[in-house]
Amino acid sequence: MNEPPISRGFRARQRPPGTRDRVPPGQHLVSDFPVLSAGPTPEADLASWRFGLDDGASPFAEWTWAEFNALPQTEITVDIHCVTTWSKLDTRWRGVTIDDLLAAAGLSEAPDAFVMAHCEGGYTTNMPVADLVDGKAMVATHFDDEPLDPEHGGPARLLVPHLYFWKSAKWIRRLQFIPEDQPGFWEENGYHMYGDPWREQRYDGD
Ligand SMILES: Nc1nc2c(c(=O)[nH]1)N[C@H]1C(S)=C(S)[C@@H](COP(=O)(O)O)O[C@H]1N2
Ligand SMILES: [Mo]
Repeated sequence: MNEPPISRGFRARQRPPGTRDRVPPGQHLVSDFPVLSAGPTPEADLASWRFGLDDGASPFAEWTWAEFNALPQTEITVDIHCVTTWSKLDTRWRGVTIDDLLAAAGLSEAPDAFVMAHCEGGYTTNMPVADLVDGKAMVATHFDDEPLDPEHGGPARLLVPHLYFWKSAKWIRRLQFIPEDQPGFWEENGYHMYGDPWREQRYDGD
């Protein structure tokens, strides 16, 4: 006896209504939170942890973990997009915006037009300062009201949600201001210098 046919409509992958226009080209939605790391997860030592802003020579400001946590906190809910094609909607983060970091460092504006983010473990990634300021980015310490998981970059990671997620450097320790754009780790390995998911800037030349 034949099984009754299964309606295609029933089996089709469904997106929550109203989210279609939030998924960039070539991306699909996930509800879990994949971990993508080029190396091992470093062990956090909050006693020696420091986060700083510098220009490669002079440090403009440096915060201990306690000092960093005394800075103004901002909460944001944003969509994130990984170049490996997963996107996750409505992720909720808390941290210190780059605007508030600059203000706390006594800088009315960034000293250079580009940034290299440096992480514990040696990972680096580059972006224009314009993509970090005016509320666009933060150094996040919390996800869903919980301290950020070590796998996801805890104790603190950069969050630049409007660019592919490789720009959101985990275990961040320093933002270095640079006068000209320079490639970071993945950018040196063929990834796009800018990485706009809406323009599918995955690889160099896209
Ligand atoms: N320090 C560091 N930051 C990193 C990475 C890494 O390997 N090391 N991977 C990047 C990539 S490719 C992605 S997609 C995201 C993954 O973040 P998640 O593991 O929290 O999903 O972190 C980015 N930040
Ligand atoms: Mo990624």
